[in-house]
Amino acid sequence: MSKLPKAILVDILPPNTTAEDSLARLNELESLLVTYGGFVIVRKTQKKQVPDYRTYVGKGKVNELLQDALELGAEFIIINNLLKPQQLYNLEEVFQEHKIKVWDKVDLILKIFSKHATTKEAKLQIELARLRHLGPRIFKMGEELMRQGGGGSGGGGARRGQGETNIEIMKRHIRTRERKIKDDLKKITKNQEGQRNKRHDQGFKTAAIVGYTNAGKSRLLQSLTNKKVKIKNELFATLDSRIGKVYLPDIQQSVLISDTIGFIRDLPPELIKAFHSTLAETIYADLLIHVIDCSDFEMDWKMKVVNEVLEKLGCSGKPTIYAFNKIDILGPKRRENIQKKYKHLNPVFISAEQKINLDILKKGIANILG
Ligand SMILES: Nc1nc2c(ncn2[C@@H]2O[C@H](COP(=O)(O)OP(=O)(O)OP(=O)(O)O)[C@@H](O)[C@H]2O)c(=O)[nH]1
Ligand SMILES: [Mg+2]
Repeated sequence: MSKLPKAILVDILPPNTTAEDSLARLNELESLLVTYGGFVIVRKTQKKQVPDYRTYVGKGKVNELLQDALELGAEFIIINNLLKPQQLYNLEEVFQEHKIKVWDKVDLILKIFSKHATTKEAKLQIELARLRHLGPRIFKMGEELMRQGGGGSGGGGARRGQGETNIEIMKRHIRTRERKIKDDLKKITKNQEGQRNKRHDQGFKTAAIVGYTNAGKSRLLQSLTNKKVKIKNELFATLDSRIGKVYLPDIQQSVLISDTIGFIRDLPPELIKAFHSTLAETIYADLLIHVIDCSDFEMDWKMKVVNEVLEKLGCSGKPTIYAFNKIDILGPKRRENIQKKYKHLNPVFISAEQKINLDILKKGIANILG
């Protein structure tokens, strides 16, 4: 048996969700947990139009979950959704005393981010995202304490007053910290802006690699530009942005290629906003290279998710090359099907790992940037 922390995954889905989608959602949550360093012991799915507003799963299910967790020695309950502060508070009331943590998907993503962050910029952005994620929960906790303190007779009023003061102190602390992080990030952004302007003045055009997490973006940057970057078979290996240079013989010019954080579905807008500075290279790029892992049977919805995030970033109008990656592990039949299905996107079929068709990709970049 694995020594890694054990977790129970929980997902509530509308009744019309297909079995495939339901499986895909939990598979993704499991990949996140494995990336974090955990181990799934049970997956629980419930079909319901809307989750319970007090405890996410219904009351009966909470007890069932607790029994399972105690019997199997689970250390985590991970909810495949964004928990409302009220729901988290109520669930923690049940699980905390058994030393079982309750996390939602964003908690898990933020934990992975914290583990993978190396640059000051990434660390600041993660702290900002964490504050924004935790803020409402802390306020909720304060409200509950205040309510409990103020309910009874004798001394309740004083406790209530203390509770209010504590919330005020906490709110002020969070606001001050947020302001400081934003100021620090502004300095970094300014510096990057200066570098971007300099590159622009030198006549360099830029292409930004974008795509779902684990599609092979960093491998492509390395194969195109020889820039050494972190490449790993895990989610969110990259959290900062890297730039390399590639010479395009067709236009006898070098262009800059950037690689950045990958996208994932259900990313809350605050998290995208917190990473604004890292995503700046994408936002200001002249061209996007959308990398897709076409060996992945879930490529369709992942492409959609990437396009949705790009839209939120205001990038959807940019010229885009679709690079269908990992063709080295693609059977001929599947390739034929994909070719037919995505003809309208005019994709380039590549293998970033085996350096297949990178010359065709370079020609495509030259055509647009030349
Ligand atoms: N077979 C095959 N594997 C590839 C190819 N390109 C990348 N990979 C593998 O896919 C995994 C992810 O590659 P990365 O380049 O780290 O992916 P990424 O898109 O940068 O991922 P994140 O930074 O985590 O979002 C690694 O195990 C790579 O070795 C390819 O062309 N073929
Ligand atoms: Mg990467």
